[in-house]
Amino acid sequence: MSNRVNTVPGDPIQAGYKAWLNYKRIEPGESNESPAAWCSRIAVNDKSSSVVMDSAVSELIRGIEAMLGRKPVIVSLEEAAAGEGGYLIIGTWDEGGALLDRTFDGQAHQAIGPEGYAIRTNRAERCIAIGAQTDAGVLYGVFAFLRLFGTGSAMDSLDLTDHPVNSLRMMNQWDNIDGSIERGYAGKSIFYADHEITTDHERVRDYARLLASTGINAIAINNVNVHQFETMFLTDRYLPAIAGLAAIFRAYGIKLFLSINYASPIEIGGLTTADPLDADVRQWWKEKAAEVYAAIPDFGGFLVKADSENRPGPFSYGRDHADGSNMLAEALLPYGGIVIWRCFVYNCKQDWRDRATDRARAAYDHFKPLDGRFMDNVILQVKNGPMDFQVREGVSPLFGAMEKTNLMIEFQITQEYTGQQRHLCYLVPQWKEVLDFETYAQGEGSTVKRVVDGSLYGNRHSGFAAVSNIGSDANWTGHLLAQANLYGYGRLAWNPELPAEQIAEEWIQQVFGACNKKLVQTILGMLMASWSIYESYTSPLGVGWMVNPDHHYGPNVDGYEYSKWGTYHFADLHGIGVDRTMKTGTGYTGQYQGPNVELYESVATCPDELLLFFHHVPYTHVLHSGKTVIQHIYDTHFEGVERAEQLKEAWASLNEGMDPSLFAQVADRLAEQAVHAREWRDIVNTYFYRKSGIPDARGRTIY
Ligand code: GCV
Repeated sequence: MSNRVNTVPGDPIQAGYKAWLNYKRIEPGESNESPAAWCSRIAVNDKSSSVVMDSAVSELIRGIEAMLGRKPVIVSLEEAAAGEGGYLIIGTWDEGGALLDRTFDGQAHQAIGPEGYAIRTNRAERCIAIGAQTDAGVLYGVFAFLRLFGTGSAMDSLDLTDHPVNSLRMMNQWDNIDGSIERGYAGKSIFYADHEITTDHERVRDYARLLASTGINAIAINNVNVHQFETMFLTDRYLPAIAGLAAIFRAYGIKLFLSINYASPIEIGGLTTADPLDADVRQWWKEKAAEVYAAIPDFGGFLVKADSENRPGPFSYGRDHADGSNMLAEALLPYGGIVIWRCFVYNCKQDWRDRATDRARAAYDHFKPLDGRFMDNVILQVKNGPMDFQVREGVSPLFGAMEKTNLMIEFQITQEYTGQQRHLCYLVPQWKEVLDFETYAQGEGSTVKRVVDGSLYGNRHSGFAAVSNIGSDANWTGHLLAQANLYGYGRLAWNPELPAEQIAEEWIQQVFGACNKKLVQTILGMLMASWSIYESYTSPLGVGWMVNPDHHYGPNVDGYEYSKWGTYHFADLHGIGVDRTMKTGTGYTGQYQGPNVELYESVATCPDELLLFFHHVPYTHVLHSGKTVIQHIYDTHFEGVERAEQLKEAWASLNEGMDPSLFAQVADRLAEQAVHAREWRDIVNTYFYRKSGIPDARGRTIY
């Protein structure tokens, strides 16, 4: 280890900081034709001069300068046309750009919508044009152009239009004002320290740049668990500094939201109640909204965790989630603000002896009866699964079930249950499985992604949210390769049809360079295998958990078995799994629709990977794979360790030709993962051998 640090040239501390906006130098001959021919001059069609357009221009200059080693000059349209050689032109159609109009036909104008863009090489006019309806569209177009440039696209024949499928593409920070981050695995908060809001705006701006480059357009900057000091974010004590953060994000087309404490009227308002039907409470929130909008005119709205895991909410007053959220929505309505109300609501004080109560049922049971009662500026935020971001669980049956309610999906980029950024786990394939899930809500084709993009029920508001995985670590995400999850989330929120491989490859090429094909293919293989590897040595067949309580890192099969959290596997000497059937179990399968009900209800048709999520079966039960459950557990755990070793070896093969500081940081994490996978294997295998008394058919060592 010390040897390695001594031999690292360059600045190891900074390695990875630029992430996918690294803009590696393109050497002459690397590209299909000289990009310099098109990129030495930029004409900007921007008469109204907005902060977003300023960002677009500065990003374009920055990216081109880094990749070509020469700063492009800004010229007027006339100068550009009169001068020698090609040039870039960027702008919105409305700014009267005749050249943009000549380059793009009316169809392109219409098709791309408010946040889309068009990019086209216009050989006749010797320019590459990036056009959009809005400044935000231009910014996205600029980032897309730089991505194409950096990943080796031919500049002389660009012709594309693109627009986001989801209107809300949001990041949720679980950062606290003391500088800690709930479930953060990459250092401290970049927003807060010691009960103050940061003055290091540079770092926040770089985060905004990273987010905008993937298409993110909203951020909630504080933890959904809102404690004493964060409750005061709505007061003069913090609001001016928050307005400063909002300005940074605004320049990158990102709206700022705040998580709020439902009991704010009591805690900072001096009222005796937070009852949503109380006239004083309603008035208090209206005045609060006015104050917030006076400070931040384009404020996005409130994100709310209420009546969940001991947070206050409308239940205390005998009211429901519709009463609670509508009261806030009414206060925000005059300003166009929205309320994002989380559906992660369940009984966290359950008795483990009680097998009838099923945490998986809770969100649906709470919210389905309220369908149709929410105001139009309320969006329900639903976690991808009914439990809590496990390596494998069913898809939440709320998707498709709420015909008359705005809904958005919540993913977790931070790897709370998937290795905490010490293990490699590329999550985009998992998210895609969820998005492609067929709900059958309106017959075939009613996929989760169509619920979430609003097209299934014609919702006004909908989209994606995810819990961020960044912190103050130089490379943002602790594990350098975990950056692919942050990047991938934004790209997927923009377009859920993008293949997981394509997203991974884009990220690799932008971080490490596009020309070393072996390197690109090796890292791609590692990322694509990583979810399955992590799953194989942790909890089996969808049963979940088996982690140490509280911090959730590392194996502890019974860690949550006799607790109040509703997260059980029910393993005994005969078998394992949770019976969620209607016939003999908790009835959860009945929350699904169409053929899914029978698919999951029947042990014969239930997919192997979710068998223990839906059924309690004997260890000798034979899976579709032909293996018994117990042999599957043994085999996957032995294989998982071997595959974790292979990840380490694959990375080691890249030693030559890679920036040593990038190489070293990942090598360290993969070494830890390999050791830790062994711990998982031995604890899980030993546990089930001792419970079942059934030996491994292949006679391998179990303790
Ligand atoms: C922010 C899980 C996590 C909590 C998190 C909660 C939530 O329970 O362990 O840290 O709290 O989910 O999503 O609200």
